[in-house]
Amino acid sequence: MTSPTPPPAGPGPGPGAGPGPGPGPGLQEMLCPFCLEPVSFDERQLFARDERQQYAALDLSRQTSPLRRADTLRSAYQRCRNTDGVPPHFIPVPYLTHGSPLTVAMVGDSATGKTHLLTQMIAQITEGGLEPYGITWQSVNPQQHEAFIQERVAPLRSGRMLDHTGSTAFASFVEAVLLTGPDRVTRPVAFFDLGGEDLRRTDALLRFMLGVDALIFVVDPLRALPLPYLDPLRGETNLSHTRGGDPAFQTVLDRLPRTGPYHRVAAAVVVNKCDLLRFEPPVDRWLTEPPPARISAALFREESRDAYAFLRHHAGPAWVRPFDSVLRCTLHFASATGSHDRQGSFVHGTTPRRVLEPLVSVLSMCGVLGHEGTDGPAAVGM
Ligand SMILES: Nc1nc2c(ncn2[C@@H]2O[C@H](COP(=O)(O)OP(=O)(O)OP(=O)(O)O)[C@@H](O)[C@H]2O)c(=O)[nH]1
Ligand SMILES: [Mg+2]
Ligand SMILES: [Zn+2]
Repeated sequence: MTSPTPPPAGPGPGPGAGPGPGPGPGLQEMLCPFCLEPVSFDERQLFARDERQQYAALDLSRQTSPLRRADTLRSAYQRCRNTDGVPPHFIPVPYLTHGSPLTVAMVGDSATGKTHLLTQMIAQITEGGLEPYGITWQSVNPQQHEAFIQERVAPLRSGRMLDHTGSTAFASFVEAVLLTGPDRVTRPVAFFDLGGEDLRRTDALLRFMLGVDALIFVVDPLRALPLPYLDPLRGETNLSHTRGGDPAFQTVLDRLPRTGPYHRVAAAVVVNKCDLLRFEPPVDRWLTEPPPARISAALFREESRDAYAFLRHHAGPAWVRPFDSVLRCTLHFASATGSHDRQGSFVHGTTPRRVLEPLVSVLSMCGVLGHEGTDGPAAVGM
């Protein structure tokens, strides 16, 4: 999320540390991740969630111990002051007190696999998948994180298919983590995962997209690729092939602010469900490629070139539109689950393949992985 004013030196407690004694003076103003109005930490607007998940006002005036105060703030929320045409909404306090936040949104029509892909990405972060690149993580809100693990990661890992994402009246992020990079700067990273039908809406629901920092466009081979061996599965899932591209890609691209010929957002296009294409070159090669030991812009370029050529050849120009209209964009092959579900379950569990690479790419573009140039993170997507 771009800050409307230059951020002062990190107000957070510092890299990899706990929440510290709590926010101090000089806190930066940022944009509310939901309504995009300016917001900064305000001790008079604090709330906590009770056992019934209801928000109750929180008064810290009698908490004199800095450690207790920090622990309370760790799981507290702040109510956004903006009520103009939006329902009351609450921002986790650590999101407001740990430096310049970043928001990432999944984009794609219904059933392209956004929710499975995002769930596997977050699961891999929490399993230390970003540590080889010098990134450590902490939850933004411990209860919200635990709920995410219990409600999404655990069922998926035990082989249960996740539900379709229902329609909402107000977009809010599904999970957020604090990432501390190799330069020891901590940033909150929040993930939005709307349902495909909502992503095609043109009303106020998608207004948060104006402030989004990174987009992950999810291509479903069942919709994009006319390969005949996918026809039986198309029949089973009621999906059909189209050369016209994903309508959600276009709605979102149309909605983004643009100052020149290209959008300035960081973007990755993921050819998802690649388990369905695993015998198809060059998908076979990339799907079995182990995660790189270090960030290499050249390797991302190589995969992007292959994925662009593959999509352009089989699917046509409409499916590569995000790459053509976003300045920094990489393309990827991935499989969120490793196999197709049978009546809502993955009988052998799930085997995610290359799900973290698109995220590593957009985090590199947003400066989270350091500023090394030439073949390093600063050159990814250039
Ligand atoms: N073969 C295969 N199927 C997948 C993969 N990822 C998701 N799916 C299937 O795709 C279907 C839709 O997945 P979701 O993650 O719910 O899709 P979504 O884009 O979030 O859909 P909405 O929430 O409706 O917008 C489910 O049946 C999943 O089992 C994958 O990597 N491979
Ligand atoms: Mg979904
Ligand atoms: Zn707000």
